Amino acid sequence: MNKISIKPLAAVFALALAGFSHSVLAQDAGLSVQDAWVRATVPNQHATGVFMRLTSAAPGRLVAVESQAAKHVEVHEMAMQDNVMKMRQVPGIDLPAGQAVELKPGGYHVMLIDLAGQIAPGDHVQLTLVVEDASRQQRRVPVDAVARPLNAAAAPAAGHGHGH
Ligand SMILES: [Cu+2]
Repeated sequence: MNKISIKPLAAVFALALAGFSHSVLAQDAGLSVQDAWVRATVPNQHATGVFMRLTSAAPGRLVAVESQAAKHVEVHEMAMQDNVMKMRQVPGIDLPAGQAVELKPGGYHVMLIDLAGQIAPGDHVQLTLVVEDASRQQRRVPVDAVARPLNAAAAPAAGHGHGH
């Protein structure tokens, strides 16, 4: 499935720059962030998810996400547990070299908890990804996520409730 990972890194970058530049929302020397979006909310909804595709040139790890849009920002994953889709906080997400990692409904996502306000479709939410490399050096990568309607793609499950 991931043919790209066996290509030299230079080729991966050339490809990313040539083919997908229109959808690259953030890119530094080592990390490309594509299709970053946040699910819009209804009034009084206190949490929502942010999704994107991350490709790190070198082995790395997403260890934290920051945003002014919410009081708490957590990295979550959803997984089947006793036939029920459940989500839980994870300490980070590994980013293998040259391999796209999807944060998507039903899988990994960034959770915004205690939102500063309602997020309407088309709104932009600024986030900062904190990425650690193999030598534990941290880099901060800004990301601009655009809000998509509530019903965009597969809903991150009806049971996406929070005990926070
Ligand atoms: Cu979540």
